[in-house]
Amino acid sequence: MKKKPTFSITSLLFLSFLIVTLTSSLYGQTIEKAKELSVSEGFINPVGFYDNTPSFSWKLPVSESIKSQTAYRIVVATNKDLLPNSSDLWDSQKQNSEQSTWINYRGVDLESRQKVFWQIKYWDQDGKASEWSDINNFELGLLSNEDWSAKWIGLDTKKEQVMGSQDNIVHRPQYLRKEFKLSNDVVSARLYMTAKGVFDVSINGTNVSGDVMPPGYTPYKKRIETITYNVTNLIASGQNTIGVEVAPGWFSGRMGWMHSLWKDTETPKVICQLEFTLKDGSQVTVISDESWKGTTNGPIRLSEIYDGETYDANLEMPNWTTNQFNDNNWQPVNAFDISGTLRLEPKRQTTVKAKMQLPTREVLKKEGTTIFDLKQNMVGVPLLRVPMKKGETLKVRFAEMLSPNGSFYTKNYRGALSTDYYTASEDGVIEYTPKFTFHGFRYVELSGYDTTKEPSKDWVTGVVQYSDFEENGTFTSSHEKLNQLQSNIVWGLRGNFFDIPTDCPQRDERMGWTGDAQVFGPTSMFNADVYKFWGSWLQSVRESQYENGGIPFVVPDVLYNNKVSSGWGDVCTIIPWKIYLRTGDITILEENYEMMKGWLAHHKSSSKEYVSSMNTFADWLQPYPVVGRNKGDTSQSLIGTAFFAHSAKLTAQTAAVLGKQEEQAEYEALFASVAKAFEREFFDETGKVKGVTETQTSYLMALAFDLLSEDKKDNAKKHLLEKIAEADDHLRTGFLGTPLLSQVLDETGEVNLMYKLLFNETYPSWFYSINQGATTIWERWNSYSKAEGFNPQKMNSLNHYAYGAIGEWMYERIGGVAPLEAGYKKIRIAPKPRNPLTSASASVNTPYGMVSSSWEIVNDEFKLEVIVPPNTEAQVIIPAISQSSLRANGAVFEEDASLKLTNRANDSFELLVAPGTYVFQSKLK
Ligand code: RAM
Repeated sequence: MKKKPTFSITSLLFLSFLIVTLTSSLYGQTIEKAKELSVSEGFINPVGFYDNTPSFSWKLPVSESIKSQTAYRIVVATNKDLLPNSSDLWDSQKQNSEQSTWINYRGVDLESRQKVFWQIKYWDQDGKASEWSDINNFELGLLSNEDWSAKWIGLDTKKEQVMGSQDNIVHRPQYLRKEFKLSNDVVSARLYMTAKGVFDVSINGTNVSGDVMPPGYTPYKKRIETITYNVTNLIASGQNTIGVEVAPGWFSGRMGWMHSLWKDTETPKVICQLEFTLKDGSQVTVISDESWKGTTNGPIRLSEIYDGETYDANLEMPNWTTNQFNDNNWQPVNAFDISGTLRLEPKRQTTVKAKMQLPTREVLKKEGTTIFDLKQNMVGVPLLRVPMKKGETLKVRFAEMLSPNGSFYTKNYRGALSTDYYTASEDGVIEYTPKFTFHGFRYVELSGYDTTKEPSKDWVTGVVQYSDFEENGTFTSSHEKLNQLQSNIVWGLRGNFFDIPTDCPQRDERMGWTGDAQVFGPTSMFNADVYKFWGSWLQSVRESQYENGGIPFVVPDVLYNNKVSSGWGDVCTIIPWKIYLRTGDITILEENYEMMKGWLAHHKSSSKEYVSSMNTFADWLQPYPVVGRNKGDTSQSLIGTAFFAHSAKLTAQTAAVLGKQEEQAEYEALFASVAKAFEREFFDETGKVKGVTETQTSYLMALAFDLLSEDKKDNAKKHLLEKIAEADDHLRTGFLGTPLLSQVLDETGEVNLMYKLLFNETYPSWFYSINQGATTIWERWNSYSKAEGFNPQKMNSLNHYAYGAIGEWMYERIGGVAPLEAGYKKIRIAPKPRNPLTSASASVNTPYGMVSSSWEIVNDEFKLEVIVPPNTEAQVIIPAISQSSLRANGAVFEEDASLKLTNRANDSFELLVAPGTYVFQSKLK
């Protein structure tokens, strides 16, 4: 008999662990490797990457001993076997530097299709070298039009003259296919493709990706993004088939309000280029051209973003994307060369994906129809699994809310029909998800199903779709309604980051309104990893800038009306600057600096002696307007002048970071001139608004943008407080004023008042909508009330993120996490605990790793738990009555290598804190 082994697997593992630890500590040079390597705006091992001058970033591991980086080395090669010692593209050599983010590549020029491998090592605060990191890679897409031999192809769908809603020609979705033969096995296969429209692609019967409505929405006249798929595993040796569906999407569907444009849209088309490396080393390319065939007689009859999708299962074409299909009665497609003026460029952000699913929570019956309640307003499509009878048509309607009498509220969809139809080809349970449309909804209403069956919750599931970024921060507190507000903010983000930042996701709008983006952008950066998303959209903003420097108020500029709005166009200075603060990457400033300058020139040309006469939507939707209706009561000229100054200041700051001293001085001087004009024109000697209506927002702008001379500030603040008191301690701000409330009240020492406004339950306030049942942020402070029903205006979105701008302050001052230096190299942890909260916490995944601040008050004792990521330091401000009451990690506070006392005030202590995890305690009374 064989002797049983005496070691268990666990003891073997333990032994090997011991050996590894012992050898590394005996020979002890290396420390733990860097992690989370990424390129440019945070891409991890991208295929079809856009950036051939990338930057590199990594994070240090979290460990007791590793505090900071003193040097790094990056090696880059064409093949991973060349790393680390024979890097043929770039070796940064050892650089003495703390920088672990956004380090520019300075190697050999990179080309389209190139595959690049890289890894890094770093040296810690004691000069100890780390192990080499894992090897990461990226592969470039087709960087220029010259890389394309394929042609745009499609059928002439305009000829069919199918009329859609609002009298416009709609283009039936097309099905396009091509069979091709490969002479050998495939080693690697790439599919480069895009559409004038939106597409879905399959190869040999398998869907290529989970992308939703690719390629997304850019200024199509200038640039369409292309996508690269690694399809090696889908390709067979010998005969293969590729099948593509294309629908109008944003390209030639109904978008915006310019009816005249819809009539004249180009028919949807696709372009694709399949590139193969075969086993014998040969390269083969298959392209979209005249040899493809197409039909519009497929099951998706119509698909429009605003109006919904119509699907007829009788027209399904089994196997049409496989070799087993006869396309004899399909038509040859038209093919068009790519033009030089429209650029094809790799997509520079992640596509939209199905990110989560929501189950139906309650089923409600109503004469002949059934309503499915998901209990959360969301954006995406339903997944329907519904019993049907052959030949019957299921009608699927959507609503964000029900009217008080239980009926469907769809008036606020305005001209968007937002209805899907499905015709069944046989009896039984159908499964269907619309493909080329999306809806904003909480309720789904079905009619036309098999009425012999009892509706059940599993008939409808909500598929939540948004751009494929990760959520990146958390905020929680001891207060249920504040947590609901945080949830509503996050759902506003999920619902309106659909390839572009939209104002709303449900009605006949869904456009990239620049003002809304400017207002909510900063909050989005706490909650999600949206650098790629904003970086990409800002390229569209640059491409949309008018020759006179004006920035359109929607981007992409689908309204083509050459009109601007102050406070909207200023997105071009505000978002780049905020991204720089949150990431520390100066690339975003470099890329957008010229646009900022152009916009300032436009501000200047729209002003006289620095007082603005630029058109503006002003303090949009301010509550209780006296004269201004939607535009509110704050002077439009005051608003334009304030944003002129603010943009000048941000441009000066940008010039400073970019080392352009002369221009910095020029824009600082411009700021000073505009600020002076602002004060002269709109304020009297005592710091009171003169000549125009006095509003909360007029004072907020003056103070937030620093537009008054010192001697007037205190008085201006006093008048602001009077205006707030006059409103019974309630806000009276619209889109532009609201984000400034918290900043100004905090900076002027009125945190108690800000808490009061935030925790107000009555109109207008954030909790008011929550009290009326909101699960997202609403367009209006009073979009709905239990007592009075819906706001009578049709412009009444229940998913409009603008007022979610308060989220930034919730993270920074309630939770307590803010960058003190760009990119969180230095962090400020300074929560402002106040009644009625007894605890709150915020965490953010910064470019250096997770930072977290979590506080609690029990019996006047304050406890703060803090995590400071490696390679940073934090200024931590702890409220306390005395130094003797201050404890750190359980012991009476004493300075040491990680903790320094840097400042003390009457009621707080400021510490400089090294990376690590800490618990601080203090007495408040
Ligand atoms: C509305 C949009 C948007 C706003 C403009 C001025 O139609 O929904 O929120 O920015 O008007």
